[in-house]
Amino acid sequence: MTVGLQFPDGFVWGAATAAYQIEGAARDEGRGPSIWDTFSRTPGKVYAGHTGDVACDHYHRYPDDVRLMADLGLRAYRFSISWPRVQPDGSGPVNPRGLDFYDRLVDELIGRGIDPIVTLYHWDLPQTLEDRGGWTSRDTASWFAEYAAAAYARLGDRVSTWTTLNEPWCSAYLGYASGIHAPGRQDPAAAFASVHHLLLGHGLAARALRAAGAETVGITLNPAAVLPADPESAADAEAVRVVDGLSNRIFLEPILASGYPSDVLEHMRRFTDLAFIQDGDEKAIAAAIDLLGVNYYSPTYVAGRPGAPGGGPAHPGTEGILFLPPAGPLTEMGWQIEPAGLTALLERLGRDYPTTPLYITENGAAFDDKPGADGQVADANRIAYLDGHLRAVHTAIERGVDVRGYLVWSLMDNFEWAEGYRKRFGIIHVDYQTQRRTPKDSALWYRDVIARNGLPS
Ligand code: GBH
Repeated sequence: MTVGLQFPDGFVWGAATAAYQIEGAARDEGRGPSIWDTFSRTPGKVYAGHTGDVACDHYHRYPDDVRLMADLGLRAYRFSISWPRVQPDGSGPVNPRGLDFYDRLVDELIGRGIDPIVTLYHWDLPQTLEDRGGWTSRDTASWFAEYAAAAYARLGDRVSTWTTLNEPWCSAYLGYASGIHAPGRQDPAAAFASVHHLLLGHGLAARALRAAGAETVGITLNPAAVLPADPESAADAEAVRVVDGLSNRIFLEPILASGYPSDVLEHMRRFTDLAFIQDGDEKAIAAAIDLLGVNYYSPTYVAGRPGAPGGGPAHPGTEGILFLPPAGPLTEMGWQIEPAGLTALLERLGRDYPTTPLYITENGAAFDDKPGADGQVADANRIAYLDGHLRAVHTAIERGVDVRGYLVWSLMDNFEWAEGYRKRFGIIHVDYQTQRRTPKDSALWYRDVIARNGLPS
């Protein structure tokens, strides 16, 4: 038997998306190509050759989509701005027609009482910048800050919450080390240079936003909930330290404390001379921020095992560490369902960074859901996933962690990166043939959660 739970007054309930995953309109109004246009056209990179050319056609259907958000009672909507719409070549002249779209979207949201939360970079780097080295190049950090200022100049009078990057872990390690994401490079040294330039870009952009008058500035990470296979084992605790350093402290400490931890610097030095770290960089990266966005899907269990292969190319230098295969109930992505991992992660962040308010900027699950004969989508598995994770958030709040909001991933089914359209994370179903939207049972359930600011018993 479960009990009803109340969330704090003013808790922010919402949903999240990202530009390349939903907008389509890949060539409209002067948008330049991004690394995901290139990558999705490269044979073998994305399931069945899917691309974001049309996606959910949100670019043309945004008024209907905002109406659906309002029907669910969303208080906030997290979306990303496409850098190559704003600057088709990544730097230099701004394309006002690209910003017009976000201008209209923001007005539509505000008109329906939904607070816009902007992500400036959700992985769609202008291809021109990749051609000049992408995130391995220091210039990209400065160009990112220029782009941030241009977006703020147009929307800052109405948007109060600005986040710089979404999950730089993915941009760096999946983009430049494992290559399963754009731009598809496989070079650990390039990945570490990218980590640094992403962090520097974040710091420079955060400072530019603040100087321009932004009220609330932050960043979204996907901190790994790294847990030991055996809590009693010293070898497993050591494995946790290494993976936590490589996945979490490498981002958290420069952003929220004062620079890279020495063990992380040592780890990186096995692949690079670190010449990309210049005087003053760590100070720039530590620009003050007002919130940390946390994306959580699944925990990572590790064990210290001599001879173990490590976590693969996305985890450079983790030989001797066993990454346990996901166990127990899994989502359609093959990811382990474990809400307790979220509580543990939030408690850790609350303990180590007690003055930074946290928002869950993504949490959700892919399941193989289809409309039934009645046209409805009965996704009890997703309701159970969301219910369990909201209880996990509530537990962390009860234990004193400052969690201010929860944004479900995702508002609607969309382009799931290397998985194409075959994985569905939405609480709204999208029929890609007709672009018909159908709120799933989970959407109707979420509407009730929002209305009562809590969970039913
Ligand atoms: C988020 O990425 C993205 O922000 C969002 O755009 C995306 O649609 C959503 O999640 C769903 O995927 O990779 O096998 O080592 C989440 C990416 C998923 C990266 C879990 C780390 C760990 C398992 N993260 N992953 S694995």
